[in-house]
Amino acid sequence: HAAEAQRTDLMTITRHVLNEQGRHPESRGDFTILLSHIVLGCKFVASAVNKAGLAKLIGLAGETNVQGEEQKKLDVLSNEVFVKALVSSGRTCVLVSEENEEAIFVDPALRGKYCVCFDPLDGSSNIDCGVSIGTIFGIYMIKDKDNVTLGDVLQPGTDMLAAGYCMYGSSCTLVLSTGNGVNGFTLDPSLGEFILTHPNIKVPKKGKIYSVNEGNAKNWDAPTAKYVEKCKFPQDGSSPKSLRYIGSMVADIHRTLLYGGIFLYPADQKSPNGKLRVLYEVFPMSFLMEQAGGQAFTGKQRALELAPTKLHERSPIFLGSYDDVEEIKALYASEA
Ligand code: AHM
Ligand code: MG
Repeated sequence: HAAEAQRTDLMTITRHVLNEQGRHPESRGDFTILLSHIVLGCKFVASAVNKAGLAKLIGLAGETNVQGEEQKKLDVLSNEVFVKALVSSGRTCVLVSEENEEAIFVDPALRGKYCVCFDPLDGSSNIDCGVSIGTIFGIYMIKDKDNVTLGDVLQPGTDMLAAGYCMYGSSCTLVLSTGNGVNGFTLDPSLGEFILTHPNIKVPKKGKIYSVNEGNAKNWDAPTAKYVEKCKFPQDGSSPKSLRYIGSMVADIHRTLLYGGIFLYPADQKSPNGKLRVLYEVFPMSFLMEQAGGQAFTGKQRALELAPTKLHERSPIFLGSYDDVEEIKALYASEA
């Protein structure tokens, strides 16, 4: 269709965020600029992920290619891309990345008011076999511009301003919440633009899927074990749930948001705090799930109310459809 080929009235992510900011004139475009730098990082990584298999042709990670440059591993490369994109936005002051032991304090000349916690390329075990991976990010505001401290990123998740992820999958999808619901955008590779394709995502109230690494079952605590048993052998006449587990948090959460159900990374005897990291995995995903009408629970409390004391702190996490999380909350409450 000629008419379709000429459609430029699409809702791009920039246009969407500018519209949303109409409600907050005081932010004067700073957030839009920050987000456009995050989007640039996502596009760069999407393009690198698409070519990942080809890296073999030009040399393995750690080796040098014909130009004499060292091939970077995709996760190392993605981290560099996001750090540069965020710093050069001129809108950030503290960055926390899964790939960096310490927080990065942006040079005062380039400082802005936002803090960003991110996992540049999550789902590392899936990189080399072409399965979906993603970037996760959470955004905060600094408290005092003249006195930037670690306390600016060690805030409870309830203080988060915005969160999102980008999934590098069969298509490249960016899901974002600025605290006013959740919206999904798909990258149109021919335009290089993220287009609003999933407006106002709401997670189904109850789902038919559970998602967990069952290989850890022998080390689970009683409420988790009981919950998974109920998924498989329901006693109330309902049908058993289906199991789906990709092992990439972004992909498992994306499916949960769209289809409903529950994702669990519980504590176990070997990892009493679970595996997933509070600042750049648990918080952003919990924020999105709540904004979509679902819940996120740690086994003890609402996940967003955690008050982290360390940058790379971990927490058990149960998140997804409202009713499904209610069930696991009841099991933990009866245990206590
Ligand atoms: P990573 O940061 O090393 O990639 O680990 C995080 C990933 C998540 O994407 C995923 O939910 C989880 O690890 C899967 O862990 P497991 O392989 O133990 O099931
Ligand atoms: Mg990770």
